[in-house]
Amino acid sequence: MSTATIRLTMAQALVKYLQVQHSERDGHTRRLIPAIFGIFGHGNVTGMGQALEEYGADLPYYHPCNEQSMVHTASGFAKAKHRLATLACTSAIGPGATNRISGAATATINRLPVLLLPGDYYATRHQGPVLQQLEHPISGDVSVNDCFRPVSRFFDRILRPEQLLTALPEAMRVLTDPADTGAVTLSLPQDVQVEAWDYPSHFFAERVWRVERPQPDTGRLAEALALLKKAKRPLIIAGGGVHYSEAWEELAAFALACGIPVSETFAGKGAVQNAEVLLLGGQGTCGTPLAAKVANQADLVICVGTRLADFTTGSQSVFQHPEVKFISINVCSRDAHKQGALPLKADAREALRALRQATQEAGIKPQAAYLEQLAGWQREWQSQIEKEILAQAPGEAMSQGQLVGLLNEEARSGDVVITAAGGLPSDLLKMWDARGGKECQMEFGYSCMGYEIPAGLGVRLAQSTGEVYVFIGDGTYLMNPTELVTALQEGLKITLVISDNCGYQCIRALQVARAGHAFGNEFRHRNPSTNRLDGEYLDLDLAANAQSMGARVWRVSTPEAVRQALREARAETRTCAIVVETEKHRYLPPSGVWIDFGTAQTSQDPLIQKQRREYEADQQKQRFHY
Ligand SMILES: Cc1ncc(C[n+]2csc(CCOP(=O)(O)OP(=O)(O)O)c2C)c(N)n1
Ligand SMILES: [Mg+2]
Repeated sequence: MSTATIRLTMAQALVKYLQVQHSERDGHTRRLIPAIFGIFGHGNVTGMGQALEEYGADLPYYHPCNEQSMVHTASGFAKAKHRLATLACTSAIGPGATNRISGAATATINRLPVLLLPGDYYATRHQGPVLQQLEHPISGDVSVNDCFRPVSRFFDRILRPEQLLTALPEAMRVLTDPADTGAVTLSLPQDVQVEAWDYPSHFFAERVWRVERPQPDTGRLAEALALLKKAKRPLIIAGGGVHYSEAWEELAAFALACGIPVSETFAGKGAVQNAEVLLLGGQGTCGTPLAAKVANQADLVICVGTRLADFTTGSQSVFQHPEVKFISINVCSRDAHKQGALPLKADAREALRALRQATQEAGIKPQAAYLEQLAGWQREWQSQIEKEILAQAPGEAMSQGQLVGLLNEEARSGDVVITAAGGLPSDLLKMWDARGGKECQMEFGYSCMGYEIPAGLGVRLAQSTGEVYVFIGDGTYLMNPTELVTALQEGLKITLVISDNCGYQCIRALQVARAGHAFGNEFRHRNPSTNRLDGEYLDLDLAANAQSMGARVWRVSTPEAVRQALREARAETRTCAIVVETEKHRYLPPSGVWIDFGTAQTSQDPLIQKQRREYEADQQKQRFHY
């Protein structure tokens, strides 16, 4: 091995290293980290900033408006790339660093790779407390960046320049490991960033990280086959792992060969593209009543790439068959073992392929009577959509359901719709038909308000064709609209569709159902007679706000105007924002799946007392699967 060295600062070495890392899967290779987002301040401007300026020719730098946003952009990008590539993010120390904790949590919970490079206090310490330093009373080596530890899948503090030799390969390994991936944080003390060291030249040789496809254990496959042979009412729940593994065709082939209906989780939306598969729609509390009914009676549930969060299992209330069994296909051992499932710890594509082969050899065939019954239920749900969701209620503004229906109709193959918090993810889970390549990316692992616009930028960076629709509520827009500036600055076209219903209406609905009364969830003036926020509704002009940042805007309130605006926006090259007035308190029909949101155990209010009794009765539906 060559003994040649190259003298670089730690930050310069980091920037040089990132530019030669690649990922490879199925024979296709690409840059693992093709760009960096950053906000400079003291703590990274003289280190990372200088390094990028001098050595970053192949690591284009983007300027976001907010540190949390840049992490969401990296997540959106990584998701669109099916976790085969991501972005790096640099920030100053102190608030610049901690602003990204929510971004890191969003990435880690959704199992999305992002590389975070926050500045940190001086390793040498003698400068005294530097600006933005937390002086921890008993731990001299704790900084605010330690907050990244619980939300990162790998964390290291680079106290010596040569530490990069071990920290960076480990960071890349975690980013490209399907089971371990999430936020990777390398905390960079600002003095060490500018410190020079003689790095071995071969450290900067091109490197390819294989994203592996772990194979299922043959013994486990045989056990899974035995369960499949016995099943009378099987169901597949498709999660985000189907997308990450690009297992769409194998999922459809297995479902069709065995005659198993498929429902989808938030992250799994769009996993079924094949029109012949019996698709039940979204699974769980926010899903379709159809998927709920099938899950309720299923005797075998095959979970593919899902974490089985409470919204999917209805807080463990949805699976009611007394003998229900689970098979769980997952790269992550922890997920594969949930629900007391038979664990198939493997890549989704590989496991589904192996299962199909095994079931074909065993002669397992679709059960016509079961499928016919479900097809009948499916028709009932379709007619409920037409009658109860898409129809205009007299004397009301458009409903959010109608708006989802309109966008779904106008969307084309190759378009992507992004949503994360508020009533929209729930409505899209229930209604959005992602078949025909109308992709729907829902972040509902952390359901982080403010994810949507920056993630839209990430998707746009990942794909130059198709429309990128950022579908958000007014509350979510107000929490984080400023990445519109970055969109305009970079000519990254996204189209915001904003459902303007004067507040946090999904939370209000939950509140009224489980805590009796509306309180603190709408955009209303203080009412002098109650001293509460239940006065007149605020008159906010969100379109003017978006326009002020350079977006082309529309203010619309009828289905025809929405359709027209969507068509004009498609023809536009600039970032667009369509603000749609929607009915405040009109919701989609429920799935019938309970979820555990506790009502107060004691209250003077008879309404709360009644809701508590209902809650306690509903809790009896919970069943625990070990
Ligand atoms: C950062 C963050 N804060 C708070 C919440 C809790 N929360 C979930 S949805 C929601 C309201 C969203 O309002 P809006 O976007 O207007 O959607 P709507 O409920 O009206 O459909 C809130 C406060 C969250 N998910 N994320
Ligand atoms: Mg709202």
